[in-house]
Amino acid sequence: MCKLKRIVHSIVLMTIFLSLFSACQDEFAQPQVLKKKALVLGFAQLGDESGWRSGNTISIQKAASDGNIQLMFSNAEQKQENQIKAIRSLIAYRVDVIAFAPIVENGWDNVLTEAKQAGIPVFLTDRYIRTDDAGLYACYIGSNFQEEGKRAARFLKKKFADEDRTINIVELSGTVGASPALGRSEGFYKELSDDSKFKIITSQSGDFMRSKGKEVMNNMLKKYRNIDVLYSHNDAMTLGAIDAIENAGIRPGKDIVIISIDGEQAAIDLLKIGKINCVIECNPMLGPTIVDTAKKLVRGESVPKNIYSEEKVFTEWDDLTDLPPRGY
Ligand code: GYE
Repeated sequence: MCKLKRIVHSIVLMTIFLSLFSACQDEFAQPQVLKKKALVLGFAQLGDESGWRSGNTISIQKAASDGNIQLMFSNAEQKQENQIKAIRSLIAYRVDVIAFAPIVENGWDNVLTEAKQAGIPVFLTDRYIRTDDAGLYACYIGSNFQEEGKRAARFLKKKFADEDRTINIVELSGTVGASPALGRSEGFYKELSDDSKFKIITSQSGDFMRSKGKEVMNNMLKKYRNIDVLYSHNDAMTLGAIDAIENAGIRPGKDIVIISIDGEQAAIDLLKIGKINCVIECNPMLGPTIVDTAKKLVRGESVPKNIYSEEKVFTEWDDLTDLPPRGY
């Protein structure tokens, strides 16, 4: 009995020793850097409504894996309440930093205050928010939507420079209350306001989606016989609108001048064959800047409040034969 006790005792001691030894070995064998926890970035994406959005998501996922950070990604399927819930889960999970693409401008103060109280830095990507407290977010990374609208208007002024008649414009706008929809309208109207020949006969939302773009354009074509220009806030809606225009026996790019925003490959291809007249670039490849900014914020470094992408305008007057594939 006593002998058995001694054997058990030595086995226990041996086990403790071995586990301590292997723990020490780990301590010595593993370089400090490998033991450090990877930075966790929580990203609340707004949905998957367009080719632009898919390109944006892929860019973020790739940059996170290239940058060795852990990404907690969610898709709100076009609903603000889903996005707010996703941000709340990221706060509960205590991620190191949160980024999100706000589907609309208003309604973020409460959840951002919760993140601030939890000490988690938050930054905006792709779209802006409206708030009285700019201290609720660290920075914005994305495009200047007013400028995109102005660029669209400048193309029109040039295109119709020699014409003296009224130019009737229909506007297919993006998601109601979303900053790209608001900015693209505002910039466009402002830039056209000094020339009274341009008349916006209607503006309707196609929610940045191809199917809705087609549906809204169909209705516009039934109601208005005299459309000279389609100004569309994104390529997805433009592609749908072109289906509707062609189904009605009208020639896109000839009978109706078309301006689109984003610069997806599909839109550039239609520009090359004359079915679109102008494409204003909006760059979705924000991943590398997002990851870089996340790292800086976690290190406590300061970042510029607005980080805008550099973007181009492609028109029917440009030689686009050497334009590299767009990647979205
Ligand atoms: O233009 C559109 C997308 O927020 C800038 O959203 C983005 C817009 C983009 O669905 O295609």
